[in-house]
Amino acid sequence: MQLYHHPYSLDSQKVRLVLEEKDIDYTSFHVNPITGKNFDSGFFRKNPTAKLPVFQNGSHILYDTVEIIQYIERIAMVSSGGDESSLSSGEVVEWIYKIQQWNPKFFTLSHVLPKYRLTVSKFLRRVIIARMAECPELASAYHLKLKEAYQTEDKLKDPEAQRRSEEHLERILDEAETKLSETTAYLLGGEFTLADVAFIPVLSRLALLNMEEKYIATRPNVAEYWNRVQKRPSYKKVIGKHFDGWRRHKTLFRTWCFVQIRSLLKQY
Ligand SMILES: N[C@@H](CCC(=O)N[C@@H](CS)C(=O)NCC(=O)O)C(=O)O
Repeated sequence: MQLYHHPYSLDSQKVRLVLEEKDIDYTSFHVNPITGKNFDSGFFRKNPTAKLPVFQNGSHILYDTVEIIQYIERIAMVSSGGDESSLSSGEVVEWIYKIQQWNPKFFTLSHVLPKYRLTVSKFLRRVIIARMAECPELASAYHLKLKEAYQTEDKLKDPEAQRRSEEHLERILDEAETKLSETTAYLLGGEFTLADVAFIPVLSRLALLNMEEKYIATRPNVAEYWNRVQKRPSYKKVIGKHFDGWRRHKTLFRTWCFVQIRSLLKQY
């Protein structure tokens, strides 16, 4: 089984958390979306949306995060000899979808300093144009990605869209706060489920954007939960290793240097 993913991708984090929690072996391929590696023709041909993650098992390729995590859950069930009762309940699946509907990309971009955001988006547009010239047969798919990039830039100028994205996030956090006041350790009770897998990367993104005070600390049950889940080995391996404390500066600095140097040298 192969997973194409990146630590920066929130949906990739969800998939990696399940793989770690279920202790499943796989071959990992890093595809950095900030340096435009998702536009390399080898990957783009397989996945013309250029989005992460992509999960492959033989000839079976999955592109949808919810489908991937449920597929992995099923693999784990079969290999442990369990039955269907060990699969996620309807309530868990409902939570996964609820969280999945919030768009982390837009929220993240709207909270990144324009200096960084504009440099990266200009760099990515040039990468797309360069890859298009190398692979004219994929031009229409590359064009769609260019169009998407311009649309995102326009949407970022719309304060209403930003407000809606923040309100959507607040609604999820408020529901989680209520749910956690009724449960013991995790989102849906004493047991760690796929709902936690979907929720943890959201909290981690808020922490990465230095928004813990505003969104997490103001909700005591979510704050307590956040402290608890950061102690899990799966969290440390998938997220903490790249973003906890000083590590985040190292991770982000490396990517920033790559983009700056390539932009200066006009090497896309
Ligand atoms: N179809 C995917 C989309 C996943 C997605 O939006 N991935 C983001 C990272 S978390 C991405 O790859 N963005 C790059 C892009 O939009 O070009 C799903 O819903 O699971």
